[in-house]
Amino acid sequence: ADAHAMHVRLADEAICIGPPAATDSYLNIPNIISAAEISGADAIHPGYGFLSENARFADIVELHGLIFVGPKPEHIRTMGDKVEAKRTAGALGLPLVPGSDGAIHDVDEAKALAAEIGYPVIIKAASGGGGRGMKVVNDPDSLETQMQQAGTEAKAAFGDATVYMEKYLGNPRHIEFQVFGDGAGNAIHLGERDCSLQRRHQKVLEEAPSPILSPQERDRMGGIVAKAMADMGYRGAGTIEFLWEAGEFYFIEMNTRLQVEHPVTEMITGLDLVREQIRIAEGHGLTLRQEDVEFRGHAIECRINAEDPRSFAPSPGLVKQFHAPGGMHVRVDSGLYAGYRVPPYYDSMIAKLIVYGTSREGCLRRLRRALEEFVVEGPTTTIPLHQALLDDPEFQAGDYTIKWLEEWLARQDV
Ligand code: MV4
Repeated sequence: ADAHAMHVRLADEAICIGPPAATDSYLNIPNIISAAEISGADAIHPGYGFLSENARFADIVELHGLIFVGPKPEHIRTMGDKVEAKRTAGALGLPLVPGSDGAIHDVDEAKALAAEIGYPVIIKAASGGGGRGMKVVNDPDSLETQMQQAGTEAKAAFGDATVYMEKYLGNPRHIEFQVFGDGAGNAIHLGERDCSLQRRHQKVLEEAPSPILSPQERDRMGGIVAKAMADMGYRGAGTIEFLWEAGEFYFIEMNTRLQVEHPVTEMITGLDLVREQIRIAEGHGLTLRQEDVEFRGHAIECRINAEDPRSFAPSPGLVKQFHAPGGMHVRVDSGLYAGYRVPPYYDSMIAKLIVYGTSREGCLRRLRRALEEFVVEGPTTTIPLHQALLDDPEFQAGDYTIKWLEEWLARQDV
């Protein structure tokens, strides 16, 4: 399926890893390991999808004498179980959402706890993440059915019915901290990203720094997060996700990989995060100390998807024309070119437009210009959605939470 993809065209050598379906290729561990052995590779970088947070894959890579450019498998495993992740984060001193101490097993226990923390509460799947298998419960009468349903859905989706409970935060922001550890007790943070603008748990636009965080708060929270990662002996890149409400941070999950939105952090720190990952994997450790990390200016990333900007229906197919914007402080991460056929099998994200400015206002102005310059003919894209978003006064003011985008979309004409 990806024989004509840019990464294949640019590679010195390419090995087919299987048929189009991801389960038969990008998720097929024996095929990936075979490709590494045939090519004589000494390391595998797992990217940010597919097997990037699969502890068993990381184990198998290392068992074959290859370097996994990522965290220790045990840490991937711990953070993949959301109950274990919360327990670990709490023990390391990260602030948690009030809720169950571990999994909840029966309704009486759940009712007693919900009465104590107060309604509404949220039931989450231990093996979940990314918003799947969550149930908001508003009153004791609906607790039993919602809890059962959460368990049934979790079992069907993840093969694990384990659930836990948290106080439901009504209107938070999603703020995540970028961290790096050397695996030997040293760790730094690279500040935060605000990822509140999302639709159905798919991020649409991310920015760094968050419009609401002061340098003092960043130093304080970043310090807590970096110390936690140092104490656990974390290795490589990680992201600690928080919900932020009324000036308080609450840990929800940790991602044990680099993320799609990492370029906004690169733009405001001047650091190449993939280079850091590879240096750590080689055993060279971190290139800098916390006091050497400087935050400068503002960066925004627009995720550009081959989707209808109104219905969000996928729009794969032939790219007839392609022109990427350029100029100072404009970065486009994309494999698109005129004549390429966007395959229908994978994620619909076809480009990331990342723009830097010394101020948020300057960044928004440059972003508007860059979106105007962007040409993709063939598939319809979400570029017009980003242009409309930039015109909104609340977005311009940075005044948004995790609910804002879906409400804004519902208000748009057509
Ligand atoms: C929550 C929450 C409110 N209260 N937990 C969704 C994805 C998963 N990572 C956690 N999620 C949420 N957890 C409590 N206690 C609201 C969400 C949530 C959300 C979080 C981040 C970004 C977008 C979101 C959209 C809907 C719900």
